[in-house]
Amino acid sequence: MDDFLKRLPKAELHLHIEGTLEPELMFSLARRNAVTLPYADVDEVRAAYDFADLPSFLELYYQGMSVLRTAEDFHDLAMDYFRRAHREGVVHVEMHFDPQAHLARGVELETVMEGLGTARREAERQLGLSTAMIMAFLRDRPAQEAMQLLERAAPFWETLDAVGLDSAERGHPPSKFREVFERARMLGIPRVAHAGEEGPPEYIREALDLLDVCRIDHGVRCLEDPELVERLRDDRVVLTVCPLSNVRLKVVERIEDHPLPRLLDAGLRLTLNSDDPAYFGGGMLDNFRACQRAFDWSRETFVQLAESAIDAAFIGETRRLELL
Ligand code: ES4
Ligand code: ZN
Repeated sequence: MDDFLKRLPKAELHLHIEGTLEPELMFSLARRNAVTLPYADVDEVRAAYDFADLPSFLELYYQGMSVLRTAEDFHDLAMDYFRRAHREGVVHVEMHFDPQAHLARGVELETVMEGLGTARREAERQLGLSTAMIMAFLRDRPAQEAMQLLERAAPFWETLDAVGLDSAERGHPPSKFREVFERARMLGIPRVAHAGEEGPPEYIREALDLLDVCRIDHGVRCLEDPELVERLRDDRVVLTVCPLSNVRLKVVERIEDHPLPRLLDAGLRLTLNSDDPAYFGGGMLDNFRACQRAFDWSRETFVQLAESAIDAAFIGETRRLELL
């Protein structure tokens, strides 16, 4: 089974590229850029990854990315991850990235796009890995700032496969970003949003009704609202679920308690993803393995999950047929 899970062609639809920063690379980039980290060594970094909730993780996530300064840094970050993912049988990666977190530190959007763009072309050429870009808006910052980012990204609109919505969910409903997402829609840019991770089912409804998203990132709290579950099933909305992330951020207590089996039973379209693999204890293969151990699913179930991901990916039909 383990070999089967490794060989299964996996598409990753929910990944934050800044969340792939392993402590080793964090230290080497800190040295390269003369950035001081509040840790003595990589063991201290890993020991600090004991999160109470989403906000307590985000604090370390934003601190960790302070070592990313140049286009080369973003290239090295992404290429490091693409190589690891490729070794785990990942064939396609859609990466969220957080420009506002970088702009706030004086790192230009052009720098981020140049570094990630170079890595994407290299991954395609060297590994045969396809990739997509999801520019995320930070929901705990003003909507006006998100709108400014979208306008500032004009030279890259063609490069964006989608826009997304991430960071601290509670108290920041999708409705706050209605105009920004309407502008993206007018520009023909597809939309996704994190909802129902820590936030209530109502945020999932808002993401569908007000932001017109085609996928919900996480969405696990939909089960608290049976009518919403029915709607998600009927409209074939994809939920990008991140099992190990949900355990580490205490959305669920243990993997055995994860709602994944109930979500499957409800007939929802699901995909398995790693979210922030460097912070949550593993990549795609680890997430698949954790589900295998906890739920003892059949090969057919894993094939179904992997096919849903390829089905819902932002790729051309030629590539999709190649992967299916
Ligand atoms: C995130 Cl797990 C999660 N949730 C929301 N925003 C994020 N950014 C990075 N990881
Ligand atoms: Zn996420």
